[in-house]
Amino acid sequence: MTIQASQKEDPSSIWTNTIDAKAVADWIDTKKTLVLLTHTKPDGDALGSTLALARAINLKRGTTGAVSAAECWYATPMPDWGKKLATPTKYKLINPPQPAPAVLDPDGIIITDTGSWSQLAPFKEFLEPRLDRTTIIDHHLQGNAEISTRRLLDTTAAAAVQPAARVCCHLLELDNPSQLPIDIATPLYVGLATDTGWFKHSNVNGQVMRLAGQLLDAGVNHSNLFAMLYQNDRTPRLKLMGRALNSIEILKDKNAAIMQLTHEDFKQTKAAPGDSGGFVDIPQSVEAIRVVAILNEQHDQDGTFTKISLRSKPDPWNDQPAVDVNQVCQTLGGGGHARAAGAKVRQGLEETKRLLIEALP
Ligand SMILES: [Mn+2]
Repeated sequence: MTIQASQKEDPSSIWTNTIDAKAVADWIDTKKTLVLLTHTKPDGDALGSTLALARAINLKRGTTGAVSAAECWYATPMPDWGKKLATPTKYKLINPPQPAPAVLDPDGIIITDTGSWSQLAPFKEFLEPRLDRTTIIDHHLQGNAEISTRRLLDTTAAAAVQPAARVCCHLLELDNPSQLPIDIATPLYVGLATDTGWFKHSNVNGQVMRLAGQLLDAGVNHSNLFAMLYQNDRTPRLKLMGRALNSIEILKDKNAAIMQLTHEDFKQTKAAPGDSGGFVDIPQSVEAIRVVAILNEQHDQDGTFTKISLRSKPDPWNDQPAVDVNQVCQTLGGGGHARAAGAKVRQGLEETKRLLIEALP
């Protein structure tokens, strides 16, 4: 008999890998019904890893649709493309703070792409009495080990779909991911591509590219996926962008660019309030511009107000730090971060712009 480790040194109480992909597949095989959970606001990796596993389980059992052996639960908001990606797999949407309805009492629970209570808050009430039947598949460096002693952790992986792909292959007894059915290969590719910024972040390595290649061999249509995920704006947003760019004013002495949008701009282009998101980043592509502001005039029951969004960037050539836009916004009654901040000013566009220019260093 080996010497027993003290409670404190119990390896299962530390956030480390405790199980391999084959053992996870074997554990899944002993469960009649399974629920797959992931972090709130599921992204491509969260959706991809849960959907691929649910589909592999259902394929093996010959269960799909209303009588699925495995189903996914997501805590909103979920991206629009996520709903399309998930169809026709059975999934449930939970709107926090509404807790997960424990209408189903599954034999097994799989959590992917997280192992942190903070990211599983809407499921906590459901999970807590069922931790003994929970398995985690993740790639994050930190997590709450007490959630499960069964943890397939690959902290060298760029995405949770990498260990999830290995489990899928074991479940379906395939030699490698190029043999996976297309409806399983596709969500795996989505997870791999989105967690690597479509294969340009520093977490890309040979393993990532090899899996990507195998998933392409399985028939994944990568250009369709790119269009579905990144080319899905509505035309009003493009028209609004045109108006924002057309309004640019360059303040040479402050290395700043100011854009503005009126209530009329939104009305005439039929754009929604959220449609201007990200516009403030566009002028930063100009080398000399270090501060960008977008002003958005709106009305409510108290009258006119203007929302300001500010971004700044350093001068990399002359080692000059970025303007502290948090400080700028604080003088206008707002705040935020050093390089991204905002304020809401109870003034019209012109007066707000004057105040902003005055506040810029
Ligand atoms: Mn991930």
